[in-house]
Amino acid sequence: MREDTAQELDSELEPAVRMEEEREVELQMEEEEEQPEVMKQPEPPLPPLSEPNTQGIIKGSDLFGYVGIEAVLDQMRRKTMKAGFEFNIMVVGQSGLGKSTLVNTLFKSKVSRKSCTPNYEENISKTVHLQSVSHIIEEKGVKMRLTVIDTPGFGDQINNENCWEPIVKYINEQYEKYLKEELHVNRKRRIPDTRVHCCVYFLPATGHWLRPIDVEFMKRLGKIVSIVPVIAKADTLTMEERLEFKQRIRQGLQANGIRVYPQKEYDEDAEERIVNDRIRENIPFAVVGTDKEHQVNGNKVLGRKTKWGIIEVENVAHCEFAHLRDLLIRSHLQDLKDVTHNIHYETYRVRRLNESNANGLGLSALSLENGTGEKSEAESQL
Ligand SMILES: Nc1nc2c(ncn2[C@@H]2O[C@H](COP(=O)(O)OP(=O)(O)OP(=O)(O)O)[C@@H](O)[C@H]2O)c(=O)[nH]1
Ligand SMILES: [Mg+2]
Repeated sequence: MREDTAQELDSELEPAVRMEEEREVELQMEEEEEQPEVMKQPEPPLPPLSEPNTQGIIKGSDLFGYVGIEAVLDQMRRKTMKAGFEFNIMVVGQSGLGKSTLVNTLFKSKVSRKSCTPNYEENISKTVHLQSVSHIIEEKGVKMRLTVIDTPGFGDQINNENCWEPIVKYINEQYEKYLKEELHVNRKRRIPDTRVHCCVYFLPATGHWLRPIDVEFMKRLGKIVSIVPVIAKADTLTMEERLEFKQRIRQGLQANGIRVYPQKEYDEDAEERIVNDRIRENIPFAVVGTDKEHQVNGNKVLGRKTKWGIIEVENVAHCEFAHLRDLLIRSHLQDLKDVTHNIHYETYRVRRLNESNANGLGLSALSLENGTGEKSEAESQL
């Protein structure tokens, strides 16, 4: 793993992309040449279908022999491996809740720097400052450009009124950037994606209820980004307290009409509904983070050592970190990206285009706007 910039990744990837382009052209030409020959051949009569199929689906058993359609999966895999992909994760929560530690635990590397300001006074910022750091993580030949967007200062003031505004603004700015790239006459083959794919919201392990700031933040942000709430530092709660707290939070989310990921209305089929229902019943995950490894029964485990024993972060009997990691990385990473593109970005895009049409401006005018629209957009969300 190494720290990198967007530009570096693009320059690395460009030759691979160009090669693919050339190959595609060659393939197209071959197809065109072969076409007339095929036309001369009389079509063989189709064999009777083993079972009448009203939807017109020809299954493998009905074919004369192996065609090789499934090989498209290998092609997709090769393309993705060459191109790499982006994943942008935002962490929000009060200072000291373990945001940086958790992100580092998730990606098993130092992707988020822990605050190291020696002076406490300096550490308290008057406003929320967003900071994004990108890294390229490579595992088994698959490259991911991970961007972690930190939100220091959130919820740290005496008066936290409107402290979500800079966050809403940032998220909308990324949609606006993407929209402008899409509207370019000569648009890039691959538009750089800086849109926030997931916002992990850290709830302090108070064992009480959702606080007004939690409600206000998630209510607003749930409309524009996929929110995954977690209970931070869950090792400070007993098992009973944890269960009760989780139950209260779920009630609070429902009572306030807060939409968190995965949303029921976006389940694609019954199978996905079953998987997602299980996640929804278990949300918010009570997590523990660490940057230390310890020996347990001769094995190295990620954990937090206390006087009473070791809390194993990846052990589901100890905490729900593994569930969160599975959701964010192993099972739903692509879905988070799809929901961002197909739901949140689409909602933004439609509204922006409608706005520009209503103002009598065309698409070209929208792409030339200098960002003043972004501010009004951010405000219209609030
Ligand atoms: N008990 C416990 N402590 C934790 C956990 N995660 C992190 N910590 C500790 O909490 C302190 C703050 O952790 P950070 O990861 O820096 O917290 P942060 O939310 O990123 O803080 P800021 O960057 O200041 O906003 C550190 O001393 C961590 O070791 C946890 O799950 N349980
Ligand atoms: Mg931090």
